[in-house]
Amino acid sequence: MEYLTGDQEYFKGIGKIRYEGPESDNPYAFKFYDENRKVAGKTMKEHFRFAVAYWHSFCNAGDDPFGAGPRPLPWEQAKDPVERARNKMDAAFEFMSKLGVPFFCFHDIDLVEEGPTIAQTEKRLQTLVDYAREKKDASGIELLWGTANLFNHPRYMNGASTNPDFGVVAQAGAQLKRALDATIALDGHNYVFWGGREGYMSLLNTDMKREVDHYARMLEMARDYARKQGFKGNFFIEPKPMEPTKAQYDFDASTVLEFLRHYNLTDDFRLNIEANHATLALHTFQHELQVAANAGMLGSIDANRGDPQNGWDTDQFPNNVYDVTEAMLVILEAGGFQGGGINFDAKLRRNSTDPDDLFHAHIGAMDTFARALTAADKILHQSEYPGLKSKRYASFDSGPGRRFENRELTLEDLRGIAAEKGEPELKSGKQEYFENLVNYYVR
Ligand code: XUL
Ligand code: CO
Repeated sequence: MEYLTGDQEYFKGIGKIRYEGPESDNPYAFKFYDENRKVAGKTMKEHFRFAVAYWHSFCNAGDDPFGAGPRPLPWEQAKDPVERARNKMDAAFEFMSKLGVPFFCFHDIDLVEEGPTIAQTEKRLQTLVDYAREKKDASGIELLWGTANLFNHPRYMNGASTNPDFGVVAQAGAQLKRALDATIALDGHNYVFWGGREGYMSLLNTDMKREVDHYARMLEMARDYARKQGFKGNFFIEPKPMEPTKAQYDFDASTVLEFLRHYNLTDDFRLNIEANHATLALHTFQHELQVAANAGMLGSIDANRGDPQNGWDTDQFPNNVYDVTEAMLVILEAGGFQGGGINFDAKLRRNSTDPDDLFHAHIGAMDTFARALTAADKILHQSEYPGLKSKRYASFDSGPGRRFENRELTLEDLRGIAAEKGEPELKSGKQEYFENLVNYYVR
């Protein structure tokens, strides 16, 4: 099968996207992403596990606070919500199979909008899950992760699991159960929690301790329910410091690690690191990945980029090979993702309104990662980089430095060694040299 369409073809005139190599000038071809090419022992397809984000790609007309979205979504024309949702799914699987990505990700309400009662909503979602199952089996495209959208509905204006009203917490639980059921029914590899409105706008009206306890309890309940249903995948928490709340409880990777350790959730939960969330927390993407990797908790990534001029969560498609190479260095050294992959949590600009724009965005982003992977692999395996880095720490490899690492020295010992050895020679950090080294391989 070349690709999958429903009754109607939505991306007419665009066929299967193939690898044509760096010399190609075909905008509908990969120049660097060759899914079968092996790098550092794995194919590119296995390294990346690329996923398309259902919400940005198929549910988003480009609305912003200043006006309605201008992008036509031809699959949104039918009156009946279930028919509309089926058409959207046809469009999604047509796009994903033409692009050749192995995975997708969704929120429950991306698949189909809620009905008037919980029972009706469950029935609707079940219908779409059955339809997705058919499409998944026909295309081979799998679910990287599912999640619940616990931030859109007005009932969640004061939070979902952290809402001060138990009635809302119960609604959140029902929705969470629904999203878990859908994920499990579609053999989802993982399940994601992103905090959304789990945070506060003002501490004056907020009992932070109680809210964070409630949040942890909801995660335990979700874990216990999913495991009871036989779910074997990982749960991921996706840190973000703010937006939509002023302060979110999952501020950054370090905050989430402390939370998971405090509530004994480290066996089941890993981190899903998003580039633009890192920069919103005034970190780099590389920093957040390194924090997760150091803890052995790097689960997955949401790939995108922010805009340095405003710092907001603009969710743009990644196109900076240098930045992505820095990220790939950490990912390769960590041995890849624990269960996850690379989800393009990225959206077209509001004024990108042609059907082919979605292709250009994804093709460019996938090629960016492919270039970054080959560069990072060379930096780690063919360049002087690993040696230069470890050389900076060579004084800990033997003698008193080694004994320090082995916890054999006391503070008094340090005083004695310092007095005996005298002032150490200055040793350059060589930052520019390191930066040039990366640039040399990014080509
Ligand atoms: C929001 C965000 C979400 C999560 C899933 O900033 O990143 O799309 O990835 O809820
Ligand atoms: Co995200």
